[in-house]
Amino acid sequence: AKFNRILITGAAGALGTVLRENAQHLADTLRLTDIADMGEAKANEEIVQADLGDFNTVLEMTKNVDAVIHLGGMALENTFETILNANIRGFYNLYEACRQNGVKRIVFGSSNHAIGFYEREAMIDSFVPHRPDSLYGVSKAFGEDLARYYWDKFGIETLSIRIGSCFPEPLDRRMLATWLSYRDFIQLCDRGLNTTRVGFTVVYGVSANRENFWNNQQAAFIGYQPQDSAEIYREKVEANSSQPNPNDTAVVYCGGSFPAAGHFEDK
Ligand code: 15L
Repeated sequence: AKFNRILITGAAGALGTVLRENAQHLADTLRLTDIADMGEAKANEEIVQADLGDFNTVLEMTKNVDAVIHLGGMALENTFETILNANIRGFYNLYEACRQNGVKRIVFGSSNHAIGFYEREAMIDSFVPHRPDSLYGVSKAFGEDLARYYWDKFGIETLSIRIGSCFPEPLDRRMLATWLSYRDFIQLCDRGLNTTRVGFTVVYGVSANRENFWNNQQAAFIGYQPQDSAEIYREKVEANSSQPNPNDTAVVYCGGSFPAAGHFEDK
């Protein structure tokens, strides 16, 4: 079923832009929001430039919306203050506004950094406890927990996609395992909106990569069938980098460089 109106948060970001260009089939009207400029609205678009940290604006923008694809917030490690407003307060504002406005389905762009401190060979599934590798990862873990709470208590469904590395093509050796093609990302968003029932479900946003190190069995019931694989880029990626030591922390942990990366202190 095609939706009347869906809201896409983070619409000026990398993945928001991909959706804006390729998700026209998902709804008659796309309402787009971001803190950054989104340019001119196309015929079937509505544009709301706003900060997700401000509850009243979020309450306004979730009116007359059938579903939300939430990609807004900080997409990398930052100071706690920044993460707190954009990802934690912003996330709460979105769910609470959806509850008040009767919006019942959300697709959440979560991240592998919510579980980044697991080792590759653990082959973790969707049900392991969170093990964030950054304050950013902690905020995604919080998002998943809040989404679960809003499902258990208020019946708001969420498909939480723990996105691996969503880029036009894999940029380094780790991404030969974690890459998610744009096409597969769009399919996941589509399944998140259109699967009969998702309840609260966590899946990994990863293509059919040979070295995929997540057990994505949970993605079967939503009918996710990845169309792409990072493998066709292997030669190119390997030619641009040397053979890594298997004991490098960036190789050991699912989160790649995040587990060993520096900590941002608030000034
Ligand atoms: C993320 O969560 C980031 O938003 C993205 O830029 C990549 O760093 C990605 O994770 C990744 O793990 O490759």
